[in-house]
Amino acid sequence: MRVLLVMPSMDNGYWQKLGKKVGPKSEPLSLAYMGAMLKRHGHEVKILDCEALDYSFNDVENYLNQNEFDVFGIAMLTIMYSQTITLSNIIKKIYPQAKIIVGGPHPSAHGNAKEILEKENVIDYAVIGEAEKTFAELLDVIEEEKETYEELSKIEGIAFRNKNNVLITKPRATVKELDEFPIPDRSLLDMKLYRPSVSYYRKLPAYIILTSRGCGYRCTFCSKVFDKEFRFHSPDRVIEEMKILIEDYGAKEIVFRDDTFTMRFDWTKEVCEKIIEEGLNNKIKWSCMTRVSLVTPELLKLMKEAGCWGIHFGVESGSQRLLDMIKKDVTIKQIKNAFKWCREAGIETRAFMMLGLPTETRDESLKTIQFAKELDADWAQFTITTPYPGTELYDQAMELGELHGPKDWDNYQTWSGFSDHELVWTPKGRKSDELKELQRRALFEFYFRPKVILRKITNISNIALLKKYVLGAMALASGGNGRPVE
Ligand code: B12
Repeated sequence: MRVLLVMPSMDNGYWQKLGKKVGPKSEPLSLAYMGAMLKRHGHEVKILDCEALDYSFNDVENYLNQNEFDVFGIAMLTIMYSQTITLSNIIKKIYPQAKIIVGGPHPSAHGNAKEILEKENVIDYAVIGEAEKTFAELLDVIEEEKETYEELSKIEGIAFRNKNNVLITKPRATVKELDEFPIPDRSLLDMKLYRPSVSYYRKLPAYIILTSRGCGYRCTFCSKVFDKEFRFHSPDRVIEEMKILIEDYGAKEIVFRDDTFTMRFDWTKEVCEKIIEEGLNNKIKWSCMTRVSLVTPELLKLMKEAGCWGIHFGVESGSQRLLDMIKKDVTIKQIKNAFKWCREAGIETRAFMMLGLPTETRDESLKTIQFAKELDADWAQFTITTPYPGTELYDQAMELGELHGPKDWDNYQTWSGFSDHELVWTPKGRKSDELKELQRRALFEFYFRPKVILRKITNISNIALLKKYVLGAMALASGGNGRPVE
């Protein structure tokens, strides 16, 4: 079948002109993974990345008129809700017979798939959870024109309509051996269009790789897209994918976008050793994300030798009380150690901080901003706590705070300090405007310090780096017109 996989535009009002130059244009690896699998099953696949191509709805309409498709798959993050529905209406106008299937973090969160099919007639199916196998099975049924209750109910992990009811089938277990999935097919993407956000790279082209899925930790704010079981690609497969990026796409840098790159020390060590053995560390540099409790001075030394220039840590708060409250399972001491060890190993650090956590007081917010400065992180990001569906925080939202306005998924944005709308949620006793002001203040206070500016200037080793710092500063100075980095 002829399948079009669509990544909607992220432009839902916040992402402004200047920001488009600074923010990430990130490869939709979810669609590239799925594309590879569907091709393996004999389907013809294309990907339309509206965000990367900067496509308006008119552009999409023109594209659809010039091509032929039988089935459409649309990726859906929570804040892409209305984009997805508008795109689906455009598709159905041009292809009234085509099937539209949605999947991704939003439909996968508890209850959402049902809600989507009940509300949005234009959507035919929702896939819940890991989709490579599910999507392929669903396509078989559609291709053989067997969309009956009997056949559809055999497919695990979907939502479909049966007469006037929406039915959810049995959950699909995740695949244990990730190497079973083919390497994401990046030939379906125009790779020249992509780049991470400013603090994720030093040299372009820089491309992302995902080496694992799942997470065994229990942070209450995190959307668990897959199950809790951590699964990873083999080190050989990681090296193979790195080589493709270097040889076929000229990558100068790689960003490991896994939630926790050092989840298993033995695995991380093996990957680093293989990178060194193959001499890839002389060709590229890389960065990754992990937890402060999962690094040691020895591991960091090896990572540096293997080409790691930066690590992003989820610090979240400067208050132990709040860290415990959100079940982060780390201590202030572990945070301080991780940042100190990185500096000793010559690895740059980035701290992800959260403002407006449940029960957080204004003093604790200020303490969090101060803590990021004390840590001497090279980069910091301050996002506003947002209760995404599928998180523990979502279930606690009413008890621990207040939801504002009618439910509008488009506003579930962690950068709302830079938007016009009220925050979707605030902890009890805190006001939307106060938290929004704190988010802007945190960024200014962190970056506009002589020490940080001087460090950035002395770090400039190439024109690309200079350009990225200028863009970053412009985004901050634009006082809200800049598209914030992810
Ligand atoms: C890379 C990444 C980004 C990138 C790029 C996203 C992209 N273009 O794909 C960037 C930097 C742009 C980004 C931005 C944001 N992100 Co983000 N991001 C990720 C990250 C780290 C990896 C995504 C990924 O590729 N995963 C691997 C693939 C294989 O998994 P997957 O995406 O879930 O896809 C599988 C299934 O969900 C499903 N599926 C996915 N799409 C589709 C489509 C169809 C048709 C079907 C059938 C199935 C299907 O099948 C896939 C294969 O099994 C995830 C965390 C994570 N570990 O997944 C967060 C994550 C997706 N991001 C998240 C969030 C909150 C954001 C932001 C809103 C944060 C912010 N700044 O406010 C923004 C949103 C930007 C926007 N305007 O939309 C949340 C989503 C929560 C939610 N309910 O929407 C996640 C899950 C993080 C988390 N744990 O909380 N993100």
